[in-house]
Amino acid sequence: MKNIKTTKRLITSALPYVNNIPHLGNLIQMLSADVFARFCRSRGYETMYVCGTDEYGTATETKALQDKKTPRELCDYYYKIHKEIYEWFNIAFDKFGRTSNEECTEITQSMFNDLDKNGFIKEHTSQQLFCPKCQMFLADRYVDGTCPKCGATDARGDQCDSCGTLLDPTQLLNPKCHTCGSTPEVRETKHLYIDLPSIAPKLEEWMKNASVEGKWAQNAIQMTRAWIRDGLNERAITRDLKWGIPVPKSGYENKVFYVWFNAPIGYMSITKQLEDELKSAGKKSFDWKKWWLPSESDEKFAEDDAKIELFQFIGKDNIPFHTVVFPCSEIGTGRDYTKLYHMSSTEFLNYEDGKFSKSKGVGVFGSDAKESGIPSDAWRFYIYYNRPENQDYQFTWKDFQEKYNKELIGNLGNLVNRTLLFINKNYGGKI
Ligand code: B3M
Ligand code: ZN
Repeated sequence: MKNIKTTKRLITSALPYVNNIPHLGNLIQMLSADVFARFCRSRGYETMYVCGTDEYGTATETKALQDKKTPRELCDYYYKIHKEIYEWFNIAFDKFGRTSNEECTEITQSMFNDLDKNGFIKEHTSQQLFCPKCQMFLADRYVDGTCPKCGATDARGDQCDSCGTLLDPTQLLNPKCHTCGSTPEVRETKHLYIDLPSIAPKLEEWMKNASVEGKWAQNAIQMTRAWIRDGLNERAITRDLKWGIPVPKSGYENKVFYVWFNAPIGYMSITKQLEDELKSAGKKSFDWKKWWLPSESDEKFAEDDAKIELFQFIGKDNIPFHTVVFPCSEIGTGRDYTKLYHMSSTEFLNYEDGKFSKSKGVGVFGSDAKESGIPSDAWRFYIYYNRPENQDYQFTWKDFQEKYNKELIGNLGNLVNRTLLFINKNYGGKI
């Protein structure tokens, strides 16, 4: 008989962007969550493991322009590639969805409306570059120009790669619109901000208990404490882009939500995507709120004391979005959304003697792994065995070869083989 636990486990791994092929660094999160989800299922926990592609934002828009595709075409193209690679790695998601759909729009707008109603949305006017030819305000990466600090002529609106200075687009000398090359002009524009300082006391109270109860990774505890200690600022949640979720407020018709406002909501909306797809296929479905907003769901888990624990697997560069900004969005709605229970945030995986870089094509990409002729189980073993828990880890081909031969084949394989032989010989193959 199966041992049915009353605790339910909701598991997520960071949603990869779709402007490129995933590399091993991305796979760590998915693979870690996969191993944990398999463990939970095998122990009789009711488990839901969701992930999917993070499709909005400047990265997608600029890459689409570059590849002469629409953002939608680009996302469709890369979604398929991502999905196939994760299938090859044998990752057993309950759903691998995407954020550019109705489900995400609906939940994002509803959470925004609640935040607004509760007074946590502020409006501020600022100076921003506007391209008269394209008739649009230019997001950071849509402006090129000369760095005011070092004079490099290829600086972008948000940063100069030559000297590393972080910039505001209005600081660039000789600014040009990235799309059409025209000279933009400075105009006033409005943006919406989430009032994190007002939500901070509730966040702090929640964090104190949650981080201990859910045994967050040390790096997550430290970074979150530092953010709270240094004082939270209001954060802009709207952008001047076309590819994104519309902002349901008058005066914001030409703007969309900032990709990081809706990305974590993607975890919820992908669960709803599963619900909707099962329904439209005439299959047995469920209510997504049962997992994410149980107090408002008509459908309950069978047991009265069902408790939902949310386990999130991410890289350390995404910590504050998951432990500060997103929980603040949830708290600010005034509704009882399922909040982070355990944070599993890894350090970085580096490649040979440098960093994995998608833009520079350095590292091992999902497609390389697939074409290497090495079975996916070997990759799974190696990535998991060297998971960068407490410090950065270096991937080298030589180390992979050694660990594969020595640990997987020599130790684990040998142990299993001897055990089976022994059982067959002495116990007729039965224990
Ligand atoms: N797509 C950033 C990244 O891939 C972002 C994660 C979203 S998780 C909600 O590093
Ligand atoms: Zn232009």
